[in-house]
Amino acid sequence: RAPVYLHDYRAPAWSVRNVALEFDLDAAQTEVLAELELQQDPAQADAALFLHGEALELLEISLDGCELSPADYQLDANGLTVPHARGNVRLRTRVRIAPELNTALQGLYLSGSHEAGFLLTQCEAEGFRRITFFTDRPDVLARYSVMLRADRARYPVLLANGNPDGAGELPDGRHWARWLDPHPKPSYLFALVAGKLEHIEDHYRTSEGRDVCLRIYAEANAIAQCDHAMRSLKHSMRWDEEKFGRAYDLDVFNIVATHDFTMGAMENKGLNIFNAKYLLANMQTSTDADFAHVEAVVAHEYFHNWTGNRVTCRDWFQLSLKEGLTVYREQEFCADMGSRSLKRIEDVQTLWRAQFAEDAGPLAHAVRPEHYLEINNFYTATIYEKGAEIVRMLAVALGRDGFRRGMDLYFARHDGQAATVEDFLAALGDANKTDLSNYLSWYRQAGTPRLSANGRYDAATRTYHLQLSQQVASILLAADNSPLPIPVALSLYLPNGDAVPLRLAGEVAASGIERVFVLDRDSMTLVFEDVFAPPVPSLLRGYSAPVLPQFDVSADDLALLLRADSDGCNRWMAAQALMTRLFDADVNDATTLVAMNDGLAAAMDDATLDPALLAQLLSLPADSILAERLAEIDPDVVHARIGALEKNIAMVLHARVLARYDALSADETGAVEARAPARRRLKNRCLDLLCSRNDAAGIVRALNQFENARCMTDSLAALVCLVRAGGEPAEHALAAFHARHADDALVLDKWFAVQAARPHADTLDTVQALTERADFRWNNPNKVYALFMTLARNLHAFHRADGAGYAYFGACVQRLDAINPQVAARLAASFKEWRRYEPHRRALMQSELQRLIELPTLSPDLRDILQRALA
Ligand code: BAL
Ligand code: ZN
Repeated sequence: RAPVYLHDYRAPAWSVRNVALEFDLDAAQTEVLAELELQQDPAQADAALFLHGEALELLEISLDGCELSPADYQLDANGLTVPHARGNVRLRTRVRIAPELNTALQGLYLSGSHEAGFLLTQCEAEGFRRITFFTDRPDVLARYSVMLRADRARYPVLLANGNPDGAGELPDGRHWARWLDPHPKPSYLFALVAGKLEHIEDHYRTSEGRDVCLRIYAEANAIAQCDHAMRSLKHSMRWDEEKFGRAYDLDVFNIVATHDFTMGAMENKGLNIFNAKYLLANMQTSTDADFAHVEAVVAHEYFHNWTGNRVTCRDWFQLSLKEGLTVYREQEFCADMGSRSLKRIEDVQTLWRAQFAEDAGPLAHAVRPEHYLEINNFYTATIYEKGAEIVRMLAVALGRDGFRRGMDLYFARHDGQAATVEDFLAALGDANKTDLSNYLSWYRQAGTPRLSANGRYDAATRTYHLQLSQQVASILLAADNSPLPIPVALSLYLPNGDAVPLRLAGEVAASGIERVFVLDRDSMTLVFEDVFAPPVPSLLRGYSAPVLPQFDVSADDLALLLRADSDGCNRWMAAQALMTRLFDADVNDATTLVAMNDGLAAAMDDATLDPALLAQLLSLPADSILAERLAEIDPDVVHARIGALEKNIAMVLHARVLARYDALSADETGAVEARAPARRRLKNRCLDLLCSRNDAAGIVRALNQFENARCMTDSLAALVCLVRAGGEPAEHALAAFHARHADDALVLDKWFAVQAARPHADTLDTVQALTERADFRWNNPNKVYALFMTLARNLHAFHRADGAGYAYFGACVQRLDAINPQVAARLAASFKEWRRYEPHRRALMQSELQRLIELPTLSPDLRDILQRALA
């Protein structure tokens, strides 16, 4: 495959205004009749008509009613060319496809067994071309009319995008349903579903007075687990009206759950399709975290209706225009539904763990890349999470009202269009009479910039001089390396914990105790007056910019912020900074140790503190974040230092942790109500600490919690502790857990993952044995991720010094590539940090990557990842 470059973008030579599709559906063979009303761009009058198409068997083709002979067109592996078509034409094709052979899960495929499964589609990014010949690019927006025909007994439910437009019977036990979507859309938003599904139904009246029928479809055994998703959907619809003035625009909104899905979910117009993992929830089978994920993903897909569907992307380079913006909207929704600072902490954790690592290695890419080989490999933490951070910076810089004004203008200008990042920045800027084009650098630069801060207090003048400077990431030296606009939200704290009213030199009055300053050059110095004691700066409050902080603050300063900062996110960042310093010092830095231990003890003694925030304060940074601190990563060193740090916390806080665990445990009701998950979170962090030294006191409690758990959160947390400790209790608990949940595919995924996470070299053998089981399926992405994504994060097993982890993992990637290239490519990305490891492991990883890239057959997806990883 040849790379695709942003600078090569050309408007489509041929567009489709209307498309009528007819499907004769069957798992073995489906026929698709497509009638396209095509229009040629007069400025490209010489351009031949080219339609994308892959793995399609062409049965019939005609142009303006005249059948074409093979001499009239050319077919190749990428599509169909009709050289003599000109102007406005009507093209009709009939093709045959084989859904049940489609293990890549792109295009039309079968979920479940041949006998009992159902048919569904996944078209983003380029799956529609596996359904019919089409101009399969996001800037071709067409109106769709879709006729579905199928056997009634086997496929009683027939769904597509838009509104229903009739249904009826056919001879031979078949039936039909027609759907009309009045909103022009790109082909990646096309969807259909056909099969035996149950549904729950509710209604929503929009702010514009439209009565919308809401349905969630799932297989019969899962239908009782859809209520939380329905509630989340209604909350999302209300929130988008209230916060962004965006109402829903069809008479029906359907969601379908499947167990066979490569992504999390998909925002097809009016017919969202979800990985069951992000739709089904029930206290007995789902953790509190699962409930939160369902709420977030339902909201995310719903919010795409405006950011993605009504305003879509001109080309795939603009992917973050819809994804980053929609993640930001999802984050804000979740913050409004629950605790703002906790949500922010979780989002920052994800960013640091997933995106910073990506941005520091060979797969680093800009939020708007300049080129790609395989677009499927760009559904990344950079596009999603860093993209959301850029939108957040814009929202911080413009303020709430300014951002809303900008979004209103963006929707007003670009509704029904395929837009670009430049369009987005222009709308936000124009609505606020400001120029935001310098934010384009955030979209163009790969790598994580660093932000330094140095303070100097002048007692004589009672002034505090704060110098802020940025260093762009070295990874991008070849591209745009202009200074970035970095909004820095800050406060100053006095030693007694009071915040200073902020007045800059030259200002007549102080304005608040928190302000935002945008650093838009290499360096700037802020001079604050009326500061009556040396202050501690609280910087990047709410983590106002996605930078690596390099602040010149002492351990005591961090302890003050941990104790007194009114921003929960910054309290947490202070605790993380103390822990990171201790990791760096191999837990041998007495001052920092005292500061951390005292700070955490004080937090535990603070009865007013949100238990979920306390749980976060007590948690170490992710292994992968700490590993990055080493000049060369040695998993044994990482593990030893993390173990020492964890044991120190467990030992110093033991009495407090034990008392808090017992109190929370006695109060546990297994309820879903708002405050219960926060208490469970703290309780289970306490259990984790109690078990970290394999003390009997901890293991007994874990066993007891496992036996008497009233909800999956408690059951799973106890199981994790027991499996980590190993031995007979672990075996017993694993067997009991499996017996309890043998019929629930999503719970079995947890059972697989817990075992793949066990911190032991032998886990590799366990994973191998687990793949032999009848309840493991290589062609089910959830099962594969449960075992192999977890294994890839296991320092002990994946990174075994003998290289067995790498060799086994590589062999599995190879096997998976023949089944589902996207899954294989995502797993292969686990090797991306190979150059950061100590020489022995580095060589082992490199040779496995080299072995893979020399294989005679590789998917474009996997080849792209391997080439970039090795480059
Ligand atoms: N568009 C792919 C799935 C999602 O991000 O919503
Ligand atoms: Zn999305």
